[in-house]
Amino acid sequence: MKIIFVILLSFGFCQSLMATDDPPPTIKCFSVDQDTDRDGYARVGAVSEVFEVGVDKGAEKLTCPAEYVPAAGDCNDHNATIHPYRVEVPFNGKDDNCNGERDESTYLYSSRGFENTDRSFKIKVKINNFWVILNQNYLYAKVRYVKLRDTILDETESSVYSEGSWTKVRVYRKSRYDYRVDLKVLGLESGELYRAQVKFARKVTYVNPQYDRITREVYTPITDFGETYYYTLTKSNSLKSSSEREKILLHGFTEYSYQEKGYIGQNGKLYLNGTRYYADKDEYWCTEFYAWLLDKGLPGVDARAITWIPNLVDFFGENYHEVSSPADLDGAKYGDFISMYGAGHTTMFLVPTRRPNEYWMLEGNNGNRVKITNVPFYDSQGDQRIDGYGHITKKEVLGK
Ligand SMILES: [Ca+2]
Ligand SMILES: [Ca+2]
Ligand SMILES: [Ca+2]
Repeated sequence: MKIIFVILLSFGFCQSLMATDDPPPTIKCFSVDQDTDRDGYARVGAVSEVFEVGVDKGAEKLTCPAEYVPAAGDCNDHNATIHPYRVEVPFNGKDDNCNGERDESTYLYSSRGFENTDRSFKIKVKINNFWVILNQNYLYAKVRYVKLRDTILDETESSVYSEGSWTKVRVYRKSRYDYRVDLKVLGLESGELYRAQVKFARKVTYVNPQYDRITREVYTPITDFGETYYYTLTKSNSLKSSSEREKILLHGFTEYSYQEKGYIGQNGKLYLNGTRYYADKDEYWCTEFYAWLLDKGLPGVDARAITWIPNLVDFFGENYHEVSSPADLDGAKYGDFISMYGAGHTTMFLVPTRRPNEYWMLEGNNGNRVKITNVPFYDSQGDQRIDGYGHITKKEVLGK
């Protein structure tokens, strides 16, 4: 929680429209002396300096000064192919993405989901660990999962998760280094956002030869996903606009998975900063991200024309409300629009968290990344952080 909060303070201001008494937005940068391998990520424990970036919309608001890099967390600062926001490379015995685990498996995402129904979804896992392949004849897996609304970001209580039982799984080969496992999660609630983790184990069966009887079955964990999660949602069978919202969210979670692989944002391999969402290079891109996702569920939204917050406020029209208390968000549903910090930043509403007055959000340009975060209504000083809310209704869906 603490880490996320610091990031929000440093990078929270996504666009102009700041109240004049607000402090200017800042960016945290690290001197290149702390980036030995020059991959754009300073080493773990590097010391940052804070720079003001001005409030006008335009170029160079996301860029650190010369001789500085915008990110840290490089767990191997002598190898430019290892840093956070990298794809975990299979079978090399290295922790390529600095998440503390070597050759951990990767969740695959699709903007259409994988057979998501109102009661179930399928998880596709790409195996990166040699031992999982080696044990495939004895391979079992189980899924821990939870409704996102039953969690908080720094969730440590395993009690809120449901845990399936160990199930025999089949490894299949997609291409030379691409081995996969599919798992289905059943018995879920409709119209809910879920996050899930997969665990693998090797099953060892002990037999008493005298009686030819199984005496003991032991599941030995093989590999672990650590703190990485798969996010998805079940179909809603009640709301007419549900399929639109579902498309928006499935696209959003897929973008989040691209971010985790380093394709978007600073050093973005395919999309520097928010250029994937029609933002210009080095431009703040929270609103562009929201508009781009909106267009995936509500075709006809002119995402290219929406370049800053007033465009989205206009788009929602009478369905945009100023927010003065948490009660103003009572009817909020995933996919809705949230503005923060006196319209200095925008996000997509997901669900409430288990903590009062705290919400899950899908954010573009949080520290120049796509992130899933939780946002308290009031900050630590008691000041309001959420101040505007746009609700997707039939008007937006049908254009009338
Ligand atoms: Ca580095
Ligand atoms: Ca790793
Ligand atoms: Ca690896």
